[in-house]
Amino acid sequence: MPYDPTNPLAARAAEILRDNDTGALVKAAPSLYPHQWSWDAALVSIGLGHIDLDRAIAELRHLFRGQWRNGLIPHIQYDANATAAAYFPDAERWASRYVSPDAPQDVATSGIVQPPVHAFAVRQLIGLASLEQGTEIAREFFRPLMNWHRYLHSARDPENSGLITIVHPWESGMDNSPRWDSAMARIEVPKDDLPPYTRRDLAHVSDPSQRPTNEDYDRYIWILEVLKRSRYRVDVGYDQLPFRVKDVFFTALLVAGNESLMHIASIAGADLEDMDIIEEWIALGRRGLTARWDDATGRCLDYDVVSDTEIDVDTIASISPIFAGQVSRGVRQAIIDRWQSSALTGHPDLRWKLPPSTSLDAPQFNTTRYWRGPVWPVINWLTWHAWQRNGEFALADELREQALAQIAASGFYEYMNPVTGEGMGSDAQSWTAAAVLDWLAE
Ligand code: 9WN
Repeated sequence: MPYDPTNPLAARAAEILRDNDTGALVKAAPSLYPHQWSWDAALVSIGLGHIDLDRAIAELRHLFRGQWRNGLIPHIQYDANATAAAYFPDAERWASRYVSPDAPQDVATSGIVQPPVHAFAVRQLIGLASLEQGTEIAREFFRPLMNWHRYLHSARDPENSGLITIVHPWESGMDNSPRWDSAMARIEVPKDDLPPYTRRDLAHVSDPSQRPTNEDYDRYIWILEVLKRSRYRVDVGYDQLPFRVKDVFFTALLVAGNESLMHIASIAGADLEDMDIIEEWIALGRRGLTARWDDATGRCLDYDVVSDTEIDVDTIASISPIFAGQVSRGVRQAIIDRWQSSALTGHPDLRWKLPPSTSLDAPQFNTTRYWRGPVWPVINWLTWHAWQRNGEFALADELREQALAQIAASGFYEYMNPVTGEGMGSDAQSWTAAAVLDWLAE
């Protein structure tokens, strides 16, 4: 169904995207995130595609201006017109264009990545375009996407395991998830070697307890320093990096991204050699995820490369293989059981039947803090697509209906308290608006 401006929810979603649009980029959120974020921009482009396809393509084009020579898509591309005080870490703290010959010189970017949902976004836009425009989109974005995925499969998987290593919790997109607690606890921050800084995020939320702690922040900024000192050459300094985790959620999204890339390749008329490479990446990623699947508990678990241990925490990431699709019958059933159990959507205390970021019964669960319990509309949205791709239409429909009801009741927040339903983090979050437009177009 095309965008219907007489539907108040759709009209408000479109208004949010218009208001957050600087003319050059859509800010991830009006004041808390005043720049272009990588996975936000990709997902926002899908929402934009329902109201203005050309604007959606321009958003992706802007994002790819920030792509590095080695293929890396930085997690933030800074708005040149925003003040340095708008967000910390600012572009100067990353200093990527001064320390890395791979970084673009004319655009200010961070030096780390975020989950690879970009090929998926391009594929969705092709689906909204005419045959002719769809071919143009595929031709424009195929090579940059190929370079991006190649970077991830090489620099971020020196073990050739199929599993992608993140080197900073921000790379996961689920920044302060308890999945990273043990790996973070090990990191000693040398206080006299950490350049001073002022947090900017706390000024933009109603309650600081919704955001990560100061101890978390010191570690975030320290890892940034270490990466900067290695000139963001993860492939060279890999063994010395303090945080190295094989992230199953990131990996599953890359498998899905490679499937989208295969589709884009065929429309763009890519070489068979490229298609063979993509096929290998898909198979490798699936093998990696299979290796991280724990049959006894029916969960997929991350792996800490530094300590050589499995990360045993109950979060939404435990169902990661469903995002990659094509799971065996047994795994699919285990994931559905988990989804419906009290670990995820079946807990009696939930305000809506929507998955908390961390399970309510996990010892780390927290109703208000960021990724440690709250429900995230963006995760609902990605999971909805995953259920659809896996042919689980009843689960998809119920999820969409609950997620839309939650936003209609709570507002277009970044995340919601799973028990009370209260909206938290940023209001008027761009990807929440994009999700609504995509759901309503269904
Ligand atoms: C750091 C923009 C981003 C999202 C992340 C979310 C949050 C940033 C922050 O906001 O992270 O990248 O300052 O907390 O965790 O997923 O992309 O919406």
